Amino acid sequence: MERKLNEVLLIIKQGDITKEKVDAIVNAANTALKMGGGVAGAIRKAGGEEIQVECDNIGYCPLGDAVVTSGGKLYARYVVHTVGPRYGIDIEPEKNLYNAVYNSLKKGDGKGVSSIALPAISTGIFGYPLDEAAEIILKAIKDFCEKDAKNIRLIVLCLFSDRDLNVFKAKCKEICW
Ligand code: AR6
Repeated sequence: MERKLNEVLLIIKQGDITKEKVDAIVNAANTALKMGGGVAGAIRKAGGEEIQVECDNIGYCPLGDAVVTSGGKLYARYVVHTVGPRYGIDIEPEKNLYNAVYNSLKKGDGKGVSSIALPAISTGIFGYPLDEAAEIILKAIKDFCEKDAKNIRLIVLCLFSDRDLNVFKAKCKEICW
């Protein structure tokens, strides 16, 4: 599924984000920047231990914010590590999920990338209900494209399962794009 948002093409697809041929990929991180399971584990495995070493040197990322490392052995030049909320634990989950997505795009854009892929932040180990998260994630992408996209011309929303893909597609249609 594709949508044009200002000058940015949004592609919503199913896939493994570590295999995306884009300039940057977004990691679903935690505040300690310790790459555990889920997307983070897949990125660590495919990109190599050097990404975790760079994360350790940075040391910390606040909730809703993002930091950038190299892409290690990945095709992507950069990994943008963004911290989404733990559902039912962290305060202001909606605001923090929105900020995590928005800030990851902004930090990637700040590195001059023209293409970036992101997963469904917070919807795995952090437990955010997919339908609710989809609405917030899409809204943050839309707002970023309208207000702040300077270098980014392609955003790939990369969902791990067909079920997740269908939820995002339906939500995208529901919010009238
Ligand atoms: N490509 C695309 N999406 C994926 C992939 C992949 N290779 N692997 C999983 N997903 P999660 P969170 C989907 O748990 O909820 C880690 O331990 C997955 O199906 O990766 O933000 C970190 O270190 C789900 O839809 O991220 C943090 O501590 C989505 O990616 C914590 O988990 C996000 O799932 C972050 O939890």
